[in-house]
Amino acid sequence: MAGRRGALIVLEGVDRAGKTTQCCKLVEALCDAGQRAQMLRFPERSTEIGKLLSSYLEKKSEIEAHAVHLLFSANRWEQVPLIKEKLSEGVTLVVDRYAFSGVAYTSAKKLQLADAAKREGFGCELYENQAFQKQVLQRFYQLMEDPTLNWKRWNLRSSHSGVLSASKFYFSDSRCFQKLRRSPRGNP
Ligand code: NYM
Repeated sequence: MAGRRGALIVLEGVDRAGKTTQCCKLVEALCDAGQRAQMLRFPERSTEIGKLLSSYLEKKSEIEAHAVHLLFSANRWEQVPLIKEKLSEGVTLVVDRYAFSGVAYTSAKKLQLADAAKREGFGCELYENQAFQKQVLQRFYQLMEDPTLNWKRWNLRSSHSGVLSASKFYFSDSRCFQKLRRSPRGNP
């Protein structure tokens, strides 16, 4: 008999929102609770496509906007067999960015950018300026307006069990978006 499949938990949000830290803490909490859990992140920079994206993000190469959007998508698709395998084995996956980042960042590019802000830590990679991040945040807010996605506000400081007992979408006051799903669906 097939075992229980793992959950796919996606954390979304703007740069420097604390997603990676929260993903790590969540995986640790799940493992401490006796569950099998692993973390994935996108872009996954280790693959050939990931290396192209990394070079683009580090401003070492230029890629046409539509093409780079498709590369981000391809970078998710190339991990789908692994994602399906892990979930079917009962491993819960905590994913640092997924397709919502693809939508939010690409669509934010269509909006006019203001001057880059002098925020500490910003400016290392492409997109890392406050004006652009504001546009990305607006796109995430717009994604939250879709009633079929059922986003909910959730404070990152609350306990992780709050994530695990829920089954839909979350938006934290720390500007981080989170979603819990039982299986991957739709376009990565
Ligand atoms: N990013 C990430 C996109 O523009 N589109 C996507 O589909 C994904 C998954 O990559 N600034 C951007 C958002 C980030 C950048 O992400 C690198 P991170 O989480 O800093 O490694």
